[in-house]
Amino acid sequence: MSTLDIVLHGLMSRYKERVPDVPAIIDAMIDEKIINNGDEIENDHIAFRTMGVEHLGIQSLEKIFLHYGYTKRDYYFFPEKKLDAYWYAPPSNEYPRIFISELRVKDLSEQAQQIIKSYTNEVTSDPVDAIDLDNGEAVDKFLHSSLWRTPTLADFKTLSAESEYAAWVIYNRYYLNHFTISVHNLKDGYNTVALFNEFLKKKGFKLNNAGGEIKTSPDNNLLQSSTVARMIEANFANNETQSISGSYVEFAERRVLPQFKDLPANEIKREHRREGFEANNADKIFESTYSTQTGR
Ligand code: OOG
Ligand code: NI
Repeated sequence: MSTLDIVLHGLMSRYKERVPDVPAIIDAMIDEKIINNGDEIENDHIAFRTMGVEHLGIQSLEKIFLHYGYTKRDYYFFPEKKLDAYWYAPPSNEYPRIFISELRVKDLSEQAQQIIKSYTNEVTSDPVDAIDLDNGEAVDKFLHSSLWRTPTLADFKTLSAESEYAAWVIYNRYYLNHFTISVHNLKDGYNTVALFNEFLKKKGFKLNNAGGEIKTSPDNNLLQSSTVARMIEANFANNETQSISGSYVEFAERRVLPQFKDLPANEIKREHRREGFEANNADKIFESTYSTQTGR
């Protein structure tokens, strides 16, 4: 296993434990004979959320993946949610793309900024600089350990009222936000987001319906959908507990680009399909952890 394999494996194993929909969807796919038991699922991309403050944020977390050969690609801006994001292309096609977003903390109210900084100020230098990136176990440990003290429920609630993204990151940190099942290479009957959504709903999974269940790019070549995040029992400071949003699962269909439409199906590879992301799709997918969706 390469170092990148170790890191991705560690992320996925925590994620599967935290998000019961992941094993449940895989089991449902086996049940429906969409895949065989033990088959790899094509992972379109994984996503992280970060705090845009000194020593942290995209510029810190991205160092890990740049070190493993990922390439930084397009920038996206979400004015209403006060977020910036980039996507990263993998070193080779068997690895997922990565989407990293960051909260524009300086755009929040004075009170929210103060709460966030009371935690993130515990980080006084870029923590990624202190780890040996060639040591997969060290990176895995870093991604799943806390950089700041356990938040109080009161702070979590105050942040939530202004930015549900801020509250999510204060508690969930670098836990994987989602992985994404590529549907376009699945068998007929399940190889579009529209068909796959029908299958998911038949099996009882709840889909994010912000802006409609299917998020479609203006070129019609990137279609996405996602489950609504499951609630997790969170342990706050002073032994307070509360059920809060954890992570979710996404589904993506990347259509073959017009210039490759005549290629025989068995010659179609990743490079022949729509690349990148789409700000308007993403804007609605973020809401998979928002109470407007989890409270439905
Ligand atoms: C990321 C939402 C955006 C996509 O594929 O466009 C996204 C998040 O919820 O952190 O995943
Ligand atoms: Ni995504």
